[in-house]
Amino acid sequence: MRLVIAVVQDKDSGRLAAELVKRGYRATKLASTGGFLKAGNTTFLIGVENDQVDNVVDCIRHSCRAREQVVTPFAPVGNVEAVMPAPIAVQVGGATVFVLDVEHFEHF
Ligand code: 2BA
Repeated sequence: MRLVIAVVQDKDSGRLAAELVKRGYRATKLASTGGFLKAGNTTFLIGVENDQVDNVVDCIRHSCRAREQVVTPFAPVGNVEAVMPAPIAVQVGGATVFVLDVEHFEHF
């Protein structure tokens, strides 16, 4: 058995959840926060058989899209020499996916 962990943008989470249910997969959605942007995102935990991993990753790929987000990097406080940082654009997503081996699984 494998555990697929997928960090996706909030905007894609509804579509991904619906698609997983449609394809008969069980999943848990966790509200999460990106370490870099410090913005909300959604982390899915999806437990599947080994031969289902490709189909689940395919489902994530088709449900999530990349978007550009503009961020202003952290400006040091109290430094008179500091120049105000200019906003930069970063590309977020489609999704960040981890596939882990599951040593033991019980469901009761
Ligand atoms: P965030 O950490 O908020 O990162 C959002 C986007 O900012 C990233 O998109 C990437 O384009 C950029 N970014 C992140 N760290 C950076 C850095 N040190 N320098 C420059 N740009 C940086 P994605 O790569 O698509 O990641 C989307 C979200 O997926 C991340 O949100 C984070 O929550 C998660 N993630 C990505 N890589 C991860 C990893 N190796 N481990 C755990 N979570 C990860």
